[in-house]
Amino acid sequence: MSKSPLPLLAAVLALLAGCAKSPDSATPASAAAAPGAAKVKIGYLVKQPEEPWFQFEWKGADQAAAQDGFEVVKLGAQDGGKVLAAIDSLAANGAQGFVICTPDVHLGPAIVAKAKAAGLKVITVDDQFIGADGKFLTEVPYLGMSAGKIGEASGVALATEMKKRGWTAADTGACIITFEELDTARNRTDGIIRALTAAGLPADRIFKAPQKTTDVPGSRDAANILLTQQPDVKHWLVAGMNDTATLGAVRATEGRGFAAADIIGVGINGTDCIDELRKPTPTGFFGSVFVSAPGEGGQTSEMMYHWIKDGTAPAADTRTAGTFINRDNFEKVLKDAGIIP
Ligand code: FCA
Repeated sequence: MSKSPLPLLAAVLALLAGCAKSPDSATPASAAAAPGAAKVKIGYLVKQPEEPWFQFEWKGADQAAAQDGFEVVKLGAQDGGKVLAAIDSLAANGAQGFVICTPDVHLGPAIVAKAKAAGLKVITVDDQFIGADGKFLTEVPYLGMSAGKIGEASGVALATEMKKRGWTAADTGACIITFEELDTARNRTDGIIRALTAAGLPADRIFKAPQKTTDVPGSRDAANILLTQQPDVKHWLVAGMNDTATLGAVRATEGRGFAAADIIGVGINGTDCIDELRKPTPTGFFGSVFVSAPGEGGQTSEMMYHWIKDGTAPAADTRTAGTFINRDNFEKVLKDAGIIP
């Protein structure tokens, strides 16, 4: 069987084109025009680049970069291999540091070692590194949600709306989608449960449904198991560590024939529920605790920029706050935060 040499030729050409792209050719024109005053370059690595939350963090990073005149290289880091490859590539291309939301908090020590060897500074965002001793790696600056308080805000929103709808505890169940291996997630869902309990919902009406993966299918599967186990519940309160967790569980309730009026779903992030809240007919997804993803992206990028440029070490621990949004106010809140035009 004779094979045409063309595909091979094309591959070789592509390879040559790739090789010709030296790190310098990636330098923006303005930096190249001022030799000796090269722009500061930082990386911004995220565990789930498909999630709107992280795309809005990147947007905030880009805005900060444009304002202060530095460069951000945005990279998906869905597993350990990708993180390590990204650090190599950043170092080879002249970056001096990176911000990361790691795919696994236990990679912290390996990431720190690799970054040190490559001469790169590190800031963690959202998911804080855990050391070999099981404690937070506090020597790495961290910025993330005030997870407990934001969880409580979600629980208060659920309890308030439940009261408004006149549901009794006997008829109601709380489906809390959990991902307890991640501290920020556990702190949020613990906060939700704390607020529901404080509002008077008995502990035996609160059910945890652990998600295996932090995506819609993962939370839908977790909720489906719970819904099968609790066939007598008439109304469900639904929440989790982020919008995605709540969305998946709301989809599960729909799949089992619950009407939107019998579901109160509250998310966290406020970035991953925009299409849902815009649906002409309300679904069981009632609202979310909004936290500014562009704010987090911009703030961490600026911290890194000043650390590199001026030697100003970032604060060790910075926490961000949340605001409840629903169909009534989300367009305004998200517009003010620069999330939607
Ligand atoms: C975690 C979640 C994201 C977002 C972020 C602040 O990383 O996975 O959805 O909530 O915290």
